[in-house]
Amino acid sequence: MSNLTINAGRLLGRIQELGGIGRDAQGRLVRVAASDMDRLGRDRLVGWLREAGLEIAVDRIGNIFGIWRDDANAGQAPVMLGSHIDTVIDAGIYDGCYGVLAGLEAIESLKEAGFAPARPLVVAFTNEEGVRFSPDMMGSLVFAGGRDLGEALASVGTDGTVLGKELERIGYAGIHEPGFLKPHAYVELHVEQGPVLEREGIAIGAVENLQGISWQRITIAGEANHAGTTPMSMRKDAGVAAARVIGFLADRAGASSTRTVATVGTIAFEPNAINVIPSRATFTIDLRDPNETHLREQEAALAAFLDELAASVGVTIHAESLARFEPMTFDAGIVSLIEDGARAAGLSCRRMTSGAGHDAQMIARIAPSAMIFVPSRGGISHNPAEFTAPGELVAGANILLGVAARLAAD
Ligand code: HGY
Ligand code: MN
Ligand code: MN
Repeated sequence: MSNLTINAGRLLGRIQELGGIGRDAQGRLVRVAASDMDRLGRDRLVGWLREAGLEIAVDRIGNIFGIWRDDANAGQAPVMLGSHIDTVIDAGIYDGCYGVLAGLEAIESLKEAGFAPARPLVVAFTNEEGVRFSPDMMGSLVFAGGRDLGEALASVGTDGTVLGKELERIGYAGIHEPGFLKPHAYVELHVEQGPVLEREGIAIGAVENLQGISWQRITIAGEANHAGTTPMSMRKDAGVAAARVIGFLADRAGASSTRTVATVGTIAFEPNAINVIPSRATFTIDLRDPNETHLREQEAALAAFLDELAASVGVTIHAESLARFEPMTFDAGIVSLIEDGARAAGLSCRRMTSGAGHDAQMIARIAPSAMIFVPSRGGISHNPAEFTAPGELVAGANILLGVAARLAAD
């Protein structure tokens, strides 16, 4: 199997085709989890899984599985390959989709080569971005037993919808209990979404760990008043308070000697009128650091700042945790398989940390897991300019194929 390669045209064609599914009137890719656009992508993926002759299974949180098993190996724990096909808003076409389609491609290439896996191979997962229903990686988190299924299905989206109802509405409220398959191992191929591989001219990232993530929703309640008649000293301005929090986070993360990153990606004012002092500001904070101690220090510093700010501006501030995942380390054995595969293929490779969250960090709770990265042009992602060259995509998929064959061989 060592000289087996994927069908590059089939993989690249599917990435482009899936990338064209779920676009809004402005042409933005918006296949947000459990939406009508997401259903279109799911339906297309299920079509490809069927064409590949795989057994289709959908679990109750909407994860989609394409299972390749036969009588000889049906009782064996599967090697699971995958990622997600739900996207952020105005997304690129590679984030998640590349890993799912490369996983399917690896299975089809192995089948066509007459490979008889000792373990069934599975392509899995959707519902990862957390943009509509937090937390992110929800589908794999529930699958790994890290979140109660009922609680997840009851989660309310940013648009007021309920996840369980949305999954029913789009026809992906499956029958299988999350965790119905116990993976022997999990490998996720993903674009790096950062600048490291491109900057260093390296083809393959063997991802050995992934940073901690802290998501919070902050609600600041002040007092609406007239923008023209209210002296500055008499204001309880929720907008000013929110601006100070954003400044605090940027300054603190920017100045820190650690690798903390901080982002306020959403914000809304009420009543949101040009001549009314905002009575309420609601926004989200995404804090991350590879070191748990540092991440806790950042969270504590933020909490102290919010207390002081509430007193100084005369507002009340409420913080609600939306997601909290500690940093985690991937399986050293699989990381070595990835490095061996890159070396055998004559590809440069380096170990690295993932800045983004991935399904692999959830499956690592229940099975040996690791990730393979390929370069992102300009380090750009969560942006329609996201791009990885076809040769780099094919190289990564061939490494995935080799690692999957090794893991499924015994
Ligand atoms: O948030 C993340 O890092 C991932 O894109 N869900
Ligand atoms: Mn992703
Ligand atoms: Mn993403």
